[in-house]
Amino acid sequence: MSRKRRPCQKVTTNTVYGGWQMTPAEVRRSTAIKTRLCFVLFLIRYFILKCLFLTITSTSTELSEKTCSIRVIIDMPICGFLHLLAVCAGLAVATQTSPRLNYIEIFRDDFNGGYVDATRWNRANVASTVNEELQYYAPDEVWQADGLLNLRSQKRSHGGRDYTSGRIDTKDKFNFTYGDVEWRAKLPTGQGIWPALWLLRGECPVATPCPIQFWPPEIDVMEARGDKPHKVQSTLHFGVYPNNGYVTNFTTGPDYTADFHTYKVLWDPDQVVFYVDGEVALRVTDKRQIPAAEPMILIMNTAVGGLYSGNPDSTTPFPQNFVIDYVSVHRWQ
Ligand SMILES: [Ca+2]
Repeated sequence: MSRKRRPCQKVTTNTVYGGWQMTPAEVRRSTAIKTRLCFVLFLIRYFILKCLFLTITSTSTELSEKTCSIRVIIDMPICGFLHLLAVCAGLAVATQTSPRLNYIEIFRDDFNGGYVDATRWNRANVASTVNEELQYYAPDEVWQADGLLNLRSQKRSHGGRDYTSGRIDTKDKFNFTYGDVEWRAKLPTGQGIWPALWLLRGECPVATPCPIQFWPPEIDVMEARGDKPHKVQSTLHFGVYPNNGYVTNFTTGPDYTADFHTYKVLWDPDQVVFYVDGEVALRVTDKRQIPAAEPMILIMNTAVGGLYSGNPDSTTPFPQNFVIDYVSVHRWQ
């Protein structure tokens, strides 16, 4: 849903403009801009009203236009400053107290309890046939404990493959069109380890090539190479095959395999914005690249080997765990 912005509109850390949610940093910038805008508008309004008043009174007092200007300058610091304080104080209060505007959490899993919620998630049971990956996705590599979802990767012979790993998705159980998705997760590490948090059209099959009529779009909220623990990648695949393309950005930061971090995307008709730990990692505003209003599903997985990260070697520590604390989806309702 697209909404027009209004000058001096109330803002909060949860306020949504143009259909997407603002981060605290963006709210602070927006508030500063709006405060300056209000100040300028106030000065203009004050000057016009003051001159109108003096112009009227000048018919009896025969004040010249020059005198009017001088009086405005003299009077403004006195009553004008008080007026400005009142306006900006009201703006500041409104900034802190405005309620959330119908931006609804439509999906959330904190991964509490002893079992993966089968009403929401599918645990893949298939060998990957994309990207020259080496793993078999085994359901027993996906489990919950202590409020965390674990996707484990092992060197284990199973289903004709030398490695097993975990993948879950919401195919046929949950999808959404426009909104935001946020994960909090700690990444696995090691050569040939490829964790990902991403979105695909619901029609795409599990772990096999998606038919070209359904791909792109693909929104890779986070993917990373286990041998580069200080980098995460944000990517939007767009277009219609064979005229498809992608925009991407690498974020360099702390060791993302050492602790939990947040990965988020906002998707609406006007833009797609990726965040890492609340900071913008990639913003796409070209309407030709923004996914159309198609239902998208959530996917979490760890690939082992393949075209993105290369194959594991003797340095790769096994087993590896991709640990997810929560996933949350919001959308205008
Ligand atoms: Ca949790």
